[in-house]
Amino acid sequence: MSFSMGFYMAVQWFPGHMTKAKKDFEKNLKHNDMVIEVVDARLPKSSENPMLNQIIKNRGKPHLKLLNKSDIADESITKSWIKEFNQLKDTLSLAVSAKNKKDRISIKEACFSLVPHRGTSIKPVRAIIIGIPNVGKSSLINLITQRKIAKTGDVPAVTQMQQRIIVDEEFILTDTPGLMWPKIEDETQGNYLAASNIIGIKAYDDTEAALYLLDYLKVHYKNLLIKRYQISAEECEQPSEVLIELIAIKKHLVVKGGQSDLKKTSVMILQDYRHQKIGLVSLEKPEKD
Ligand SMILES: Nc1nc2c(ncn2[C@@H]2O[C@H](COP(=O)(O)OP(=O)(O)OP(=O)(O)O)[C@@H](O)[C@H]2O)c(=O)[nH]1
Ligand SMILES: [Mg+2]
Repeated sequence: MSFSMGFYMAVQWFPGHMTKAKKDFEKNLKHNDMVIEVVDARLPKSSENPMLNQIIKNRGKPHLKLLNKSDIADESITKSWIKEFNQLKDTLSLAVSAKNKKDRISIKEACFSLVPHRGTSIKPVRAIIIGIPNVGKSSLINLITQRKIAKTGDVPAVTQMQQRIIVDEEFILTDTPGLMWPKIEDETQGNYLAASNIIGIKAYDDTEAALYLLDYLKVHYKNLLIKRYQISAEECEQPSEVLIELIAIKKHLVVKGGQSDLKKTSVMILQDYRHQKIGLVSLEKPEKD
């Protein structure tokens, strides 16, 4: 994307506690029988952590991949992702929601099926939950244990330390802090992560993230955008830099002198996406689709 407005900021976020969290994870992996990787169902590829997946691969541990927040993603796209991920060797993939009580049983059953030699009081299944920030790792722990045992919150990096949780005598879970990797190579990916509230607020530019979001939505969810912002089909086809100005005007978000308030408009668009005001949308489709 080229920006006529002349700003550009690479999205990078690897706060200090994550270096320790990575070391702790590597150390603790050997004491676990399997890994539960949590990604965001709205962007299952971009919310994978390549650094973590490399570690899991090297250790050859059974791998359950949960596409969480499926309640707020585009259902048919989530289905295609699950199909694609389940073709991968050594990975079992499920679409889940920490808000859906029924998923508690399916997650537990999937874990037990991956580690058939364990699952007794003498040899409990020990699973470590990993993933990038704010994808719902701690919420899933609370779902599985049916207790508010892990702290959760809608900002990235709520969990800062590992926590070992005994679900019952046959099942032990470890919650871990959300982990990024040192360099996000792809600008689109960085901005999708930022739009999805996975990146610390100081590490990205709201307007840039909103423009990337509009770029995608106007192609794949044109009707939802038209409805939300009362714009015409022709307006929706304008470049995102123009479209965002039109949305600002529609929403009366102007600064002194009558110019559109880009910052406010960007934050509004990001919040609308985060709170499903635009609709249930996914930002990535499997390549084959
Ligand atoms: N709609 C929806 N929201 C969810 C789901 N799971 C988690 N959330 C929300 O997402 C936010 C983050 O959840 P957490 O469980 O704290 O995420 P985390 O992965 O533990 O985050 P860190 O500890 O920061 O790495 C909270 O506001 C949750 O209520 C889900 O399946 N659906
Ligand atoms: Mg957490």
